[in-house]
Amino acid sequence: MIWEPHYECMVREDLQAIQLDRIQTVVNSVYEKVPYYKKTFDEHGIRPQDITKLEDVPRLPFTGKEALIDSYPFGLFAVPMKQVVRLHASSGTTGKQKVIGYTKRDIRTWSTLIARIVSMAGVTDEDVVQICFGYGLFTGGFGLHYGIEKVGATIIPASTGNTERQIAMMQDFGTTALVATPSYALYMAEVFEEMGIDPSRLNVRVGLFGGEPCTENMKKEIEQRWQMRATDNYGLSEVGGPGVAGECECGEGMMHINEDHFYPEIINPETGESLGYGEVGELVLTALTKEAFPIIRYRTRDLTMLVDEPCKCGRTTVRMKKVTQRADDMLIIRGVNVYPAQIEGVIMETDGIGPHYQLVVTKKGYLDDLEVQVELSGDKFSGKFRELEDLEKKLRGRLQKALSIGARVKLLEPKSLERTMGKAKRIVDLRPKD
Ligand code: DLL
Repeated sequence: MIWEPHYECMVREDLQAIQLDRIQTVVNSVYEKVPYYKKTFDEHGIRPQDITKLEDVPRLPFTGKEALIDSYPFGLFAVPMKQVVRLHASSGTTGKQKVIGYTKRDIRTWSTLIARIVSMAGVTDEDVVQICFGYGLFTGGFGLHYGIEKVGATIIPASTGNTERQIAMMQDFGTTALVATPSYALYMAEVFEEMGIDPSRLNVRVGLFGGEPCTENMKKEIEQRWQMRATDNYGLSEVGGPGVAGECECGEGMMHINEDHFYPEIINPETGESLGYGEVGELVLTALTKEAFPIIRYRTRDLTMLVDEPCKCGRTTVRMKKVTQRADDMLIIRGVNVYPAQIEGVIMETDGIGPHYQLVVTKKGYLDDLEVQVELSGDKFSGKFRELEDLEKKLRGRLQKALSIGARVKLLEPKSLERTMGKAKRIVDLRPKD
């Protein structure tokens, strides 16, 4: 089912007219209400009235994650707090988070966008949907929740963790659709197999996966082990959360972008130059309808390609290819964004270790595993086993607090990590790319 055919199947020219009108409105609004945008527009010598056609959009300056971190917590909000009804947050490069606000209208729009995506995946009011995303500050849980409620399906707000219980609920409540990260879905499969449950005894027929890359191989594996159809959906906190794009029933590894609410561009991540349809580059998004947290030309750092070939489903919106790579060093570990700089911060604050460290990411079964390998700093250390144990425990605790995920810690002898002449190789990502 197409949730809003009027918008999702628009004639291109009509859609572009809406995009232009909305871009002009939002650019005017941020120039007036958010000092950061006034300053950067002025610095680039561009005024809101200069945007007279969509081709003018690349004249606007980009917004990077630093803008959100520097304005922590509410510096980029365009409405008074009285109008903000919800806050969500996502990790930043340092201890500071990127905080996003929503007005009542933003929440309504968000639910509609999710209703579109959920319908694209084939979920209806007949379904029982188990949401296995975190609800705490992450945009995934509540984001999907209200859109699915709008569609009229029965929701089980299961959140994450306690996997055996999740599977028991699935059996007892007759879950037909699963919302999770793809890696959690694979982990769940491992658990129900260990419990001796055959997937045919579960009713789950479709999965809505997002929050992290899902390679074609991972998708196939999920489909086979769960005996379900797996779909992908994409979004990021900075533009509101999930709801940017979703995969329709035609599959093909591409996702329709909700273009009447997000204006997508592809750029060369090195030069910032605009690229065309069919070219791989960094996705840049402008949120066209957000009141509390409008954002202009946000550099997502996600690498993808836009495809404007017509889709068999009848939707006319542009599609984006699956995201499997990023243009920066952000890692996604079990769906959680982790910046090496956060880890470095913790290491530098802990006596007796550093500054040399390496992050080794692997798959343990189907789950991402992060090992922080760090050298002891020679001078401060007696070498007593007990002392090492305490240090390791302390570091593990601090990392858990800073990253909100567990990481293993390996303390190394001084000078044991390889030194390089150029950039230090901090990340060793051994996860299969496909
Ligand atoms: O992950 C929002 C979301 C929640 C999307 C639930 C879909 C489902 P953040 O925590 O801010 O927001 O992380 C955003 O995650 O820039 C991508 O690098 C990555 N990401 C999100 N969805 C996908 C996907 C949410 N379908 C960052 N495929 C983004 C690949 C994804 N990467």
